[in-house]
Amino acid sequence: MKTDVVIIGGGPSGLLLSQLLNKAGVATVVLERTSRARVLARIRAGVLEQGTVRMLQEAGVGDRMAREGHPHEGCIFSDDDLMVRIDFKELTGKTVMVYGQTEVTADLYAAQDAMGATILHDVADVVICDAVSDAPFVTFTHDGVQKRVDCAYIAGCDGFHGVSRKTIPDDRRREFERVYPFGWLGILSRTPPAHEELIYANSANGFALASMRNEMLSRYYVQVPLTDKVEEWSDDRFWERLTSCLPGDVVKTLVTGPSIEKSIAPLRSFVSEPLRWGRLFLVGDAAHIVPPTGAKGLNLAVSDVFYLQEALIAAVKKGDMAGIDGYAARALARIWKAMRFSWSMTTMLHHFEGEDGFAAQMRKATLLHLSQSETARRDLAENYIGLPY
Ligand code: RFL
Ligand code: PHB
Repeated sequence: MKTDVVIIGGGPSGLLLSQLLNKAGVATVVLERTSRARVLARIRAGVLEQGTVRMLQEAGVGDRMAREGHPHEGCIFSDDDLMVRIDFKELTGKTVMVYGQTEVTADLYAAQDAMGATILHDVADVVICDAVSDAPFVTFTHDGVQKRVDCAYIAGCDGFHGVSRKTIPDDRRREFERVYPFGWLGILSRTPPAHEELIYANSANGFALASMRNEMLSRYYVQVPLTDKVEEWSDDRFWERLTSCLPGDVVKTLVTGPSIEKSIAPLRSFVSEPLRWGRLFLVGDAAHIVPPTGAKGLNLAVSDVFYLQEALIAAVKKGDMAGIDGYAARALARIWKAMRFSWSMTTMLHHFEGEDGFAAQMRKATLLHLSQSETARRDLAENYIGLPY
């Protein structure tokens, strides 16, 4: 096989990149380790920045999102019973869209199918060869047969556990990491959301987030120690913890019900540099992870895709290499700012085991300041709705 760009990973970043490249007449082959059903079963992101919405529209996959997604003009930060509203619309003129990653991925698969794009599922043993040469290629096993695809460029969109990042030699890679001593236990339930907007809750019992997918589908998270197992959290125990974290007025009308999904995700901040190795480019979670507190992971993957698709189209179609040479610096500038925001949101809202009374007072003071200062709210809103690109 031969193509312009081999894309490793058929998650949101790989699919969006493939969609935009194909639309521009650049040929791709997407190699995905698992089945389509497994990719679509991952319950993850829920909040899309306006830039992400624009990119999905430009890719021709915005119609269902426009019909079924929910634009949000603000969100709530709470500290016990204090509720601080961040009015994105008033402070920045912009909104965010609540539309699940599962739906984004389903829309991208449908569009790729309609376009006749090549997506190979259940591939194994992916090896990136000769990335630092003018003739790179990728080998893999598919349907029990060893195969090879030659290409001009390779996009590593294979997430945190993929092979792309590890293709860059250890001694040429620099990793920056902060692992937090807690995770998020998340549930999905067929119940109306606790509130019309998302609530990020600080409380004496730790952090909780009340989010949603639609009028009858809620997504909730509570902070848990990394040692906790999902089996230790019955639904009753989950609701009890959640209600102990949310403001009293919200709890009064909270509707509980059986969970239809329950999982624990560890929290980390991680960046691997460089993003480019010869003709290999890292995109999305393959290169960086943010704790979910700032709702930035998927959005950051999309801004990486924006820079890379522009660069690859110019290189393949016009032989213009400026974007290729500038990709890493452009993407990293935005990545580090989102890292800072996600880290500060995480620190501002979580209880760190073994912390002293001072740390709790700092969180309380930050939230009080947020409630009293429009400047503080505007800064938060500007970062939450997404920095420009
Ligand atoms: P993905 O989604 O991990 O997809 C990578 C794909 O590559 C495949 N793969 C391979 N394929 C071939 N060969 C190999 N060797 C391979 N190894 C792996 C995998 O099977 C997979 O299909 O990365 P991508 O595309 O970069 O997308 C990143 C996003 O998924 C991620 O950043 C977000 O989900 C993060 N995130 C959130 N982001 C937001 O913007 N807003 C949110 O509200 C938000 N909430 C969240 C989140 C992530 C969470 N978890 C569970 C980590 C909430 C949670 C709980
Ligand atoms: C979600 O709905 O899954 C969600 C929303 C906001 C976040 C993280 C996750 O910050």
